[in-house]
Amino acid sequence: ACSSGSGSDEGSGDELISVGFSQLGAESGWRTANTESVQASLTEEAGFDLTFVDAQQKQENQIKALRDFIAQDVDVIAFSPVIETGWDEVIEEIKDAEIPLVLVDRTVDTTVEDPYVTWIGADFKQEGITAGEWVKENAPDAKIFELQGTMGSGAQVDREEGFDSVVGEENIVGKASGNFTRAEGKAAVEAALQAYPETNLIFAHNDDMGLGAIEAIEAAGKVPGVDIKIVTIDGVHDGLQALLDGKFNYVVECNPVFGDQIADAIKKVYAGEELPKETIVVDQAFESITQEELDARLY
Ligand code: GZL
Repeated sequence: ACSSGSGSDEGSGDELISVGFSQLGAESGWRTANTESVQASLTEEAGFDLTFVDAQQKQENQIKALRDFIAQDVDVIAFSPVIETGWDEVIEEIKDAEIPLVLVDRTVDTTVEDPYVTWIGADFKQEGITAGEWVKENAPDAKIFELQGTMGSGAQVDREEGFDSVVGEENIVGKASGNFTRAEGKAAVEAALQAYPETNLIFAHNDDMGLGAIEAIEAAGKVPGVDIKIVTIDGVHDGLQALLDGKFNYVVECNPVFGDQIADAIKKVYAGEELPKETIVVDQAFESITQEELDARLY
């Protein structure tokens, strides 16, 4: 599949690397920042012919996009899987087509031997542990409601495992999924405040659901960040603005701006160079932030 370049550049030496990228959706500020970073890095000037497809958070749309990339015989396929399972068949087809696969962001749980060349993303379990350690330190007696991301996604599974392992299940009064979106996060918290009125801390698997929680808490006549503390993961602009406004109490960053690392990995894959099996995108965490720091951030 590493053809000698698309027709127009045949033999001109400045061949473009054709890349099929299946993005899972546009569900959150994190995702749109990640998409912007990928599209800003995989440009024609940088040597790429990018086909970018958004799956609106539907696995069947991603599988269709991956099959289209095989039919197009692209040089490299990259994708961020919406959930961990259900990819065995299409990953086998990509292997049979001898198209190298680069996994981005979310993880897969597959029985396929050697399914991808490399994975670039964040350490989701560590993010959950970091959030849990802050809660244990700063709100040890909290009655916690856990607002889960898309059920079965690597980010939800691992963040939950990390967080719960630190705070202890006995301190978690209830859990529900907000599917990583603001609207579904708000709806889940409206229901949670009815079902678990003792809740005084919400751990949201991403900022966008935490922003939905703020709306639900205020609608219930309570003060977010005070009556009900909020701990989130991502560190997108709106999330850090909520931290500055005192409505979030702790934000663990999950950096979405790694399009340059994806571009670098794809060039190495195309050149047949050795690559590490995984590259962890570095995160930090915020208990507070100044307006200057917020204004200076990339996303
Ligand atoms: C994390 C990424 C998650 C973000 C959410 O790397 O997969 O998906 O935390 C996004 O905002 O929906």
